[in-house]
Amino acid sequence: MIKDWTKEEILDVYNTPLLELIAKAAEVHKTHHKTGEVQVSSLLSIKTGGCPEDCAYCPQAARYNTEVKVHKLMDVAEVSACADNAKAGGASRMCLGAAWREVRDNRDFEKVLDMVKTINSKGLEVCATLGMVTEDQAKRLAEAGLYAYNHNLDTSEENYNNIITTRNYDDRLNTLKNVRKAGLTVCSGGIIGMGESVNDRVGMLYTLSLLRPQPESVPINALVAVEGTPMEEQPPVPIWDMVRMIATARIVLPKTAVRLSAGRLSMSMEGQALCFLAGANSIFAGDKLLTTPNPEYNQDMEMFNILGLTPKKAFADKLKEELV
Ligand code: SAM
Ligand code: DTB
Ligand code: SF4
Repeated sequence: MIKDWTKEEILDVYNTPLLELIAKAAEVHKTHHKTGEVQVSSLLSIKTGGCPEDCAYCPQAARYNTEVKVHKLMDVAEVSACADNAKAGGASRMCLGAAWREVRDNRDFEKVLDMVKTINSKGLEVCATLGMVTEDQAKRLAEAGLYAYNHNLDTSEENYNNIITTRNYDDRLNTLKNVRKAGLTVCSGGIIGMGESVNDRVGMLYTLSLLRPQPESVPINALVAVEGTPMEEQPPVPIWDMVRMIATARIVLPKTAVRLSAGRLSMSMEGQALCFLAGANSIFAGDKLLTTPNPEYNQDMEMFNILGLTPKKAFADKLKEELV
């Protein structure tokens, strides 16, 4: 049985002296995961920019003046070629991202279902992040072969309205519920470095830790401060905060894949090594996230060699039953 954490307990974990916290998290990691194995996911922006939402961190929101160029939904053949490249590069999962508020039941959705089928048939786990979905849409994605759905809580319930006003926390939780009901695996995490308090970081982990089953995957993003967004002046988040956040996530979500997500380009190899030691066991690889740069693939493989990490194979048994 997974423990029901209180916010106070999670705060105590977060505030543990750093080296002790890393050691504790490493212990939990060893108990529940193959240490040294890291899931490598490739990201592809299938529809870029022009989004109606007002997420303060996001370069794809239409209302901010960023350098992102709007691009309509990609063609299935193009996406298929990208999947071949990702597979050849060693990725076991491919995540498709669309700058949509929500999925609509139209031809674009049919096209996305086709993309999912095509990538799935190549033996890659397919993940999608398309905004809000209904239970019916989630079911159709599952039938097409989708493995996971990414939908981030991003921050605490209390802080949500300071970051996004065009939807609320319950909308987010509701989509996560729909995704679960459709039998998909859940990927949900958030961002640090947006000016949130430690209580907000803890609050987000608290909500994620209480989901039953707990999410199979939790991405922890360090804000990529993009010019033209309201967050452009945010100072870079200290690596120590990232390590603390990952270690705390590892402890309160023992069986989950914790993903060291956006922001790695500004982290040293030593910093990332501490994140892996603290329980991170998943990354996005490839020189682009959705619209911002990410380390070169070869650079990451060199890091894996130095640290003795190996990429995880696709389709490990679903952990869902154990996450209850
Ligand atoms: N539009 C969909 C949605 O919001 O759910 C899917 C795509 S959206 C870009 C996916 C996630 O990317 C966001 O929830 C956020 O956590 C992350 N993200 C976006 N911009 C970011 C940034 N500048 N730095 C770090 N993470 C970011
Ligand atoms: C997640 O948590 N991080 C990824 C993925 N899920 C979709 C996205 C990061 C985006 C960073 C900003 C950009 O490249 O546009
Ligand atoms: Fe749109 Fe998603 Fe960016 Fe928000 S995070 S503006 S919903 S693309």
